[in-house]
Amino acid sequence: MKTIENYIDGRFASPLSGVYLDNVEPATGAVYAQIPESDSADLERAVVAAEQALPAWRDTPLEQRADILLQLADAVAAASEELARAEAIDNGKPVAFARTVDCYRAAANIRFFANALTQFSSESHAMGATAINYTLRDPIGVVATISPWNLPLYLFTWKIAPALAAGNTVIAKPSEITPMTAYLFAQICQQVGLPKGVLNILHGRGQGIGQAMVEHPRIKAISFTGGTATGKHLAATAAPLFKKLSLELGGKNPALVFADCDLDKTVNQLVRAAFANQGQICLCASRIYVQREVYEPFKAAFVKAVKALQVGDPLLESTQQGALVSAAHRDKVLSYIELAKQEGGRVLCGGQQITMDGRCAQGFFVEPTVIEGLTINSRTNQEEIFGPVCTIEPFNDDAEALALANGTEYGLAASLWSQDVSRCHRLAKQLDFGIVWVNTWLMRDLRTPFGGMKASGVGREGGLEALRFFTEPKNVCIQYGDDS
Ligand code: TXE
Repeated sequence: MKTIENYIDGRFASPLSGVYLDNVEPATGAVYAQIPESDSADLERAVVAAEQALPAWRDTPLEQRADILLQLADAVAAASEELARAEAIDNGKPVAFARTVDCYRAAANIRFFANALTQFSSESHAMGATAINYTLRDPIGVVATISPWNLPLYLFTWKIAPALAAGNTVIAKPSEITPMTAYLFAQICQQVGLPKGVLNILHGRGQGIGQAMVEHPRIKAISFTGGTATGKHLAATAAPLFKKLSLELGGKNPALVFADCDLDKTVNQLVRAAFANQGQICLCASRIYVQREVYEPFKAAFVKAVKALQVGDPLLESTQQGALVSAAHRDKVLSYIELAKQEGGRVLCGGQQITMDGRCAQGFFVEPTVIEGLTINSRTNQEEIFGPVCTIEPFNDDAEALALANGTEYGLAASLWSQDVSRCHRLAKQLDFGIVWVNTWLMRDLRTPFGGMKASGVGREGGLEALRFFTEPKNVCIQYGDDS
């Protein structure tokens, strides 16, 4: 049995209460590690460590700060085999996906922000011959990041990298469901010599240590990725405390497939878009709308490709679909499939829990599932399922496609599949989504803003947006002479 520890002031630490939680391997259903159930006493130690580390980190020359972060990125890349295996065990995702997406992008995130911090410039505004304004962008101070279980290492680094790059010290909480790679990351920070107290990692439940972090008066900003209901609660807690808040929440993302698309490419890409990471990515396409002329051939090819997906042990290189992250999440996904049937949906493939042989007999596996025959107002098409389930429906024209796509409370990521460049530009402008992909999915340029509209979040992360979020702007206005 492995024991995960908190990372405070550059050292590993047991929770002061001595209480630990079970950590389950989703592919086997077995408890394989213990994680600290941290509380406000642990938090206080971490806040003090972060406060003490702040002046030196904030004032470290930019090139030096960038250098340390680049070393961290290199060390993550060098450890990516170990990290990918750990992520597959901890999360249930296929090891190949963990390697090429989570680990690769974790190193890329840190490298990007290490480089970006030396390029970040502040504004200056001249007022003719009268005065000049310039804006200082100082780090906020001690900030907190709270990340989810679906892309554990990737989203953990996505938040801490800009926070550290901007000169803040950080208290980070990974999801209690997938704590392992954050623990390994702490070991890497120690090896690399990240100054103590600059990054502190606390483990435990959202309603315990997570809530304490959001309420802590000396933590000035919170960057959160997770469920929309949790985000709503966080916003209500943080608003009266006047904290800076960035919320990356859920999605119910549409893919609009037009008759003039490259059908084979679109089928392949949308199988990936709907089922990557067992559908547990906030960006996954969960509603596929297909122009009526090509609906039947698209549906036939899509369902055939989904049925061919290899569900299996996450540790096998050949596995394309692993386990869902927890028994509770599996049950939630299965309950939505039942709901879809009650709402009149027809299951075209999948729909069942899978009992595997051997090592994975008690794991949390669900067949990749495609459902048709549901209206836009059905709960299945309105609520985030966050699993290997997508719906497919025909549409007649651009106007109907647009109304369907925009017809939920979410607005994270839409995709368009068409060779008509004018239509793509026109619809991209009219879609109420923070991200629109055209003939691609999950392609990311880290310089671009990332995030959603409507119930998908508040604020944007990525690139300069993230560095701006983690700084406090201060305008200095200097008059050239006196008024007389
Ligand atoms: O996420 P939570 P859950 C969606 C998805 C999923 C649903 C619930 O639909 O089924 O959310 O998942 C911490 N104060 N997404 O319950 O609870 C928690 O410990 C402070 C979408 O697992 O939102 C974890 O670290 N922190 C999503 C993080 O919040 C709190 C990714 C996310 O957990 C807290 C995950 C509190 N009161 C789920 N309560 C995406 N957008 O990518 C919880 N946390």
